[in-house]
Amino acid sequence: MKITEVRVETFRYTSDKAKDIQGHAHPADPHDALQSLLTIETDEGVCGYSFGEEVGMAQGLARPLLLGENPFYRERIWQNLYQRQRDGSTLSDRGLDVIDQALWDLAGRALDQPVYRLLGAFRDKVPAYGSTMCGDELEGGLNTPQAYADFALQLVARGYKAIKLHTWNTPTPGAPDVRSDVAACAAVREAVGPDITLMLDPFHYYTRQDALQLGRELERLDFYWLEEPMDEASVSSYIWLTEQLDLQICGPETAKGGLRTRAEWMLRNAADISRVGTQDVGGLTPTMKIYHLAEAFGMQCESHGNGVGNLHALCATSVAGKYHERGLLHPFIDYETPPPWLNALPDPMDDEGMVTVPQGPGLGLDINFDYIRDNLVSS
Ligand code: LLH
Ligand code: MG
Repeated sequence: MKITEVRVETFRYTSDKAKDIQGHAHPADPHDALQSLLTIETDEGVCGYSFGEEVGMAQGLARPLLLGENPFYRERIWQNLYQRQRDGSTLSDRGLDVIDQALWDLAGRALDQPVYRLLGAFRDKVPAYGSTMCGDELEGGLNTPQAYADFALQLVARGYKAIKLHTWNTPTPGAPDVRSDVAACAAVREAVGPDITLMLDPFHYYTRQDALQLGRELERLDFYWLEEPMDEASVSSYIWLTEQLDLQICGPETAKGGLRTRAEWMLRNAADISRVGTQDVGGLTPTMKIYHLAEAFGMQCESHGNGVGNLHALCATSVAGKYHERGLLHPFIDYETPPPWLNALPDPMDDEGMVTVPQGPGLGLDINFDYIRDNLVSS
């Protein structure tokens, strides 16, 4: 089998979210936005698909390398593309992820198997945690500790057995502030009681002392983990923090360097729980290596982000990964309706807080091709 074409179709949809200056998503008035579908075609008629906002650039760089290749040679393709990221290349990890996932999708479609079974399935469903958006100033949104508590109760009623708070970041006046973070965490613990698992992802640039103070308060509130409270470029700061707290530190999430960075963090005990998202490390191919690395160190490794590739990877791990991150959730956002380019949610959750991985071939996305073609902006 040979790759004959690599196409990007960009289409318009109405979005109800917008990003702030730190890149965090918040509810917004409905507005036009763009999404792209990457299609990898072959001489045998089978195709692979994946979605992403940064696909255009990646396709331009990757296309010459992909044309004529056997799509089953994912490792060779990944290594070649990875080496092109050196020295100011515009091939981002997110772009590489979209290409890698389309290749996995293609393999699954060719063999008529869902990706997690190609990887070697361990389970068909995983527990989810409800991951909130960051704090805001919206009346009825996530603007006070009480608002977090009220929303947490809604999430528990929906079936979540675990909840992760993203609290206030720099664009919000008065943020960052350890006391506000603790107040939100305390209000949520008080509301949901002792049996719901809670995690926190606060402002990402606290000092060591602020992060330590926050961690000690979370220990008191029986939180399960604290994630990215400091700049992840400073591994020493994370070693310092992890040594002093019983609370589990989870990371790295945004630190560059994929597999190798996580190996360094594991070796140096910079966190108790490792972390991986396909979008952070350049695909499903390196994600599985990181899960296996964590397993070798006897470490838990938690999945970052709600992407369908993350769910397949998680269902092919045994001890390493525990939760699917479902979100980002907010009182104003309807998470249970699929985006218009999909006919079904990729991560449907039952009343017990369990998410079942899509069972269709490949990544199992039920793509609404009519919607995409009707709203095309460029191809
Ligand atoms: O607001 C956001 O977009 C989140 O904080 C985002 O970075 C999220 O992916 C995250 O950190 N999850 O843990
Ligand atoms: Mg995070």
